[in-house]
Amino acid sequence: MELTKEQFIQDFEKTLTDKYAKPLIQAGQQEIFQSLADVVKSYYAPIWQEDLAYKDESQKKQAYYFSIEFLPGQMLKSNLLNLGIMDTVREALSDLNVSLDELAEVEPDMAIGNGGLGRLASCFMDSLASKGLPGNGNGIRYRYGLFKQKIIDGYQCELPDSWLDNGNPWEVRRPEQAVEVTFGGEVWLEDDGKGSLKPHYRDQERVLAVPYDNPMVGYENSTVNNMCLWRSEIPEDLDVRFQNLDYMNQTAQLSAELYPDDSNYDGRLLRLKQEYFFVSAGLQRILKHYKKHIKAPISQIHEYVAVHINDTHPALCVPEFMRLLIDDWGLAWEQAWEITVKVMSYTNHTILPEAMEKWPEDMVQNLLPRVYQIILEIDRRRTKDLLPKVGPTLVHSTRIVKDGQIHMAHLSIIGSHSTNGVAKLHSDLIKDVVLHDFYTIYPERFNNKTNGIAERRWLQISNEKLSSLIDETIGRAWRHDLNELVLLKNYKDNPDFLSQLQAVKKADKVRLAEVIKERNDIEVNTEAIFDVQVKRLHAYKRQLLNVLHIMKLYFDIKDDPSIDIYPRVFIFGSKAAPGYHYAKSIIKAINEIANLINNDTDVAGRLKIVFMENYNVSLAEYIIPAADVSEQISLASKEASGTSNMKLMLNGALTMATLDGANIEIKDAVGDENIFIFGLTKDEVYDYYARGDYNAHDIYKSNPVLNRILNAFRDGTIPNIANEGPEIFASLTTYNDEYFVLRDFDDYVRAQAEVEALYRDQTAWTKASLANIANAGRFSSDRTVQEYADDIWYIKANKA
Ligand code: B1H
Repeated sequence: MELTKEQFIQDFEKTLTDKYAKPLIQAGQQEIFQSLADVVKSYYAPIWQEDLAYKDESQKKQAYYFSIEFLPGQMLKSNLLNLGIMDTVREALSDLNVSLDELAEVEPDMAIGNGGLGRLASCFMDSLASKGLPGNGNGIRYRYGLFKQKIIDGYQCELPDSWLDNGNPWEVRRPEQAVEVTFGGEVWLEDDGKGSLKPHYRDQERVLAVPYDNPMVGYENSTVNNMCLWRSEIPEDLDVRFQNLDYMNQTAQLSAELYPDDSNYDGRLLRLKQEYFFVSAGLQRILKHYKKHIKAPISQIHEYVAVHINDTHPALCVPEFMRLLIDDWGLAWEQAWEITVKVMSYTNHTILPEAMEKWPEDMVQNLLPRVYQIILEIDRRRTKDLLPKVGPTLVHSTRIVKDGQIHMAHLSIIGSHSTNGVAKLHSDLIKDVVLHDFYTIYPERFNNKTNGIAERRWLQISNEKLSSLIDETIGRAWRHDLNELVLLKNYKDNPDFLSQLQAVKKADKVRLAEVIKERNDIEVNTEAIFDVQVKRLHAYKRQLLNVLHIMKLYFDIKDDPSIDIYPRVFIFGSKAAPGYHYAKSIIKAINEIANLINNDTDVAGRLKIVFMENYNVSLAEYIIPAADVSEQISLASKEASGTSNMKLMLNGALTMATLDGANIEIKDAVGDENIFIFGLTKDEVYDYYARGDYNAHDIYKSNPVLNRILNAFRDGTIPNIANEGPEIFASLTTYNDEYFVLRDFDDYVRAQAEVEALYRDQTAWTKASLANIANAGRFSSDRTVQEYADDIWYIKANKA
């Protein structure tokens, strides 16, 4: 949009006065931020309104991304950037002696997600809008987001994330569009006199779902999509005298808390309620909109609506859509089913068995009696149809309901026309191993959509210095099409450019060093290699392997204090699920090892370990630009894709990688000489499983380096881990090292030595760093969402 500084200042000062009856000099940061947000809102609101009207008039097909998590982070800069007014506003504020960067920090992170899955959903929201694609989000407006992590005595403590205390300036509450969601009670079917059976209900628990619309502003285009988040409330006409306190609490609790788990599943009734709550509310709103605005009969809804099931948490979309079509719209079963399968599509994000969602049948029956009937009927009809075609073995292995459980992945695959994985290797594993029987029955449904990241947040906003350097070098076209970054390859032998690239990295490291000093009170050497592992803490991600390597370097120094080791700063950022005891023990160990090494005079500053508290989107925006090395060291086959690997690559870090998830595609993109690969391959891992002959204890016994490091965990060498040390030791030895940490250790050490050697040649390193940036184009989520749009949702860009 067009905006002059003068106009902005006028708008801003007026808003501040209207809102707080104060002049700028008397206003606090919170007041200034809220006023600025209101001004920005006033800029996009007309575009939003127009786009909504356009979508209705054009009758364009729209996609709805149902996700139980979103992880947008702060939105101020994103909105300014996408409206094309970042520079104007920054300069105007600076004329008023206000720093945009400081002001932006006032906004709490919108952290209603756990990790990669939620952040992916938000990258998709940004990319859909930025590509002008009509794609909306649907989720839950949790009162408390992901817990705030505080490290006390090295331990993770969890504090509530009360992010809504000062309101969310971007959202719009739309009480007129509230819908009701019901739970429990009894259901029975009666003939409606016209030959069909209609459900009747008794004693149901009623909950009001109120939508909050959050604008998703597209990058320099006139698209504003919607992320709808639902809040649970008590229906106004509910006679509370007949309700017990428990009921009132439960209703409020429905949208109170994000389930703070990642890649791990643990059944809870409240979680199942949450899943049904946002699924039912979202689908009801879509159908109401259809009735009001779309001029086609309901039988054509698949030409106007695509619903995406982001992992299995929204899998109840399938039976709920059936219920609405049959019970409310009067469709016959066969027709409803055909439409449902065309409307729905599903992404699988993990093949870890403990994360495959299953619900006990009786729980679903009690909580959702009508939906349960429909699930049974879907399963019954499918079994009957398929039995003669594929035989009992395949039918049984792919049943939705078996052994007293409802298999949500099965429901999602059967009830949709598309199932995709999130990186090539992961999609292959789905087809070949984990969901192979489904692939045999429905081969045409399976496909791959390699994840991506929104370059606006992960480069333009978080790394303005690198962005400007790129502008100066190849122009601005990359800001609309990340593939343009390949043009940077022409500068790989240009010494001026390479030294500018080094200078940018240095400046980003200095910026991070200041944050580390302020938050951790640790001085780090900005000439050192910044080695970064940021992601949720999970055994399969193998933060422990990184730790064992650090201990090796430490012992090398202890044995020979004059040894020539290139200085390194190891930076960790990681939250553990509150109930994941082992992950929390690893956090404690990292912090105690940090204390030990950081304060050892022999080390003389050559190694520094920094565990940064409360890793979140905003902290990532500081850490990622400053990274030299990106640690992507999960056991091959376990990390479905990973996305921090892409963010770090885009910012010029070199990847230390196993051949897992999207690392493989990163390797293909940058070439073997610009990445460090180590460790078992997926096939080697599977061979071990097949043979069953992995013996970690043998490695512990026979490898003297590892022997010494592992003993340090239980002999007091690493202080203050009397409980955690032996636990970690036992996991790697007695319990046979589930994720092959010991097996991959030697090769990891070898690859780490290569890192050090290459870093000593700054020109060679910088060229490799450039190769990573220049080849990052294909990891833009703009590419990913376009593939979803073309191959799965069949939606077209606005005005196209
Ligand atoms: C991913 C999850 C996940 N996969 C269950 N699965 C959850 C599973 O609260 N729960 O119950 C929460 C999250 N998250 C991640 O998705 C993968 O591990 C990453 O490899 C991948 O990059 C990311 C996005 O596709």
